[in-house]
Amino acid sequence: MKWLAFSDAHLKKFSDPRREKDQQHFFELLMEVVVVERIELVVFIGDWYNSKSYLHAALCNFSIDFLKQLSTRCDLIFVAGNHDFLYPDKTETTLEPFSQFGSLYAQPGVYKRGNITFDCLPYTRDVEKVRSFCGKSGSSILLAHIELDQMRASRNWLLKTEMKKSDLSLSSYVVGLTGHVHWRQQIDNLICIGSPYEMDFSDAGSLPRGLHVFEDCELSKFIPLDLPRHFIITYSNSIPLPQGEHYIKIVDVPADEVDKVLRDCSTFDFREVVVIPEVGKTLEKDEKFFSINSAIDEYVERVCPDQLNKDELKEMGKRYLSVK
Ligand SMILES: [Mn+2]
Repeated sequence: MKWLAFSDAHLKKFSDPRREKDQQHFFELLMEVVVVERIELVVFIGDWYNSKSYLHAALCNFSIDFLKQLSTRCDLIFVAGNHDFLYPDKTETTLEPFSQFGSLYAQPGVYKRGNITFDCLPYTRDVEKVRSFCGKSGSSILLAHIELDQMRASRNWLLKTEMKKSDLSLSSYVVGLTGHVHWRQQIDNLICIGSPYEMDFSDAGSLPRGLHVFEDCELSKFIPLDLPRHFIITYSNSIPLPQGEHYIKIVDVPADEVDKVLRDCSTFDFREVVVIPEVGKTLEKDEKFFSINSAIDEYVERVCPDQLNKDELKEMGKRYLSVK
């Protein structure tokens, strides 16, 4: 039986329309892979919409239309993530309308297909619940939305939580898959599949994202999805710039070389370039720059003495920060 997994779509409306294209493009690629690879089952392991309190009608309609189509091609499983639950420790989720297209797990349960059994473990922080569910399992595959201690959440963020990998009884499964962290990684036989597309500069440096395709219990293929990525590049005289449509941040640029770097960048086809001039110390809040404006604010905070006029300084900062 051929199946694939994805998670952490975090569908949302972006103020930047290019980001929405990434989301849309991902779903087109997903459909293509399902058709071309003759996938029989698609498992989604949590965090469909980014927000449970601000559901945009267009995103809901898009999701329903997409899943309606997808469900004519293959079976579907939905395992709820923390972003899907309406209330902590309850079972209502924003995924309920999807149950017409497949099996929805808002609490732990077992899914069987042929001779393969999947343990479906939605998001929980209840260590005892996880131990007792996974501990008595006879299933071959674990599908979870879980956070484990020391899991890498992003570039500079290792999770600290009560839940340990031993709580999942990983050795009793052939393979485990989990959503939640967007950073793709593997912990023993647990694959953290990662979000299908990068969200911001906290993803910079992660492994390429894509779809994990399985043949029964074996990972048969990883299909990388060629979507825009984030790069943080520390300045050097010969900056190796990645080709194509990406989000680039170049840090620690000597102030008198900023113009040259921006000129160099303008010859490439980037979606966004942020140039951060060096100010005599390394960036500590690197991951805070989710937007050009916050980068400018940060720049102003860092380089400008208090007595100067902040608006004037923001104008000064803008000279060093450029969007294509
Ligand atoms: Mn999550």
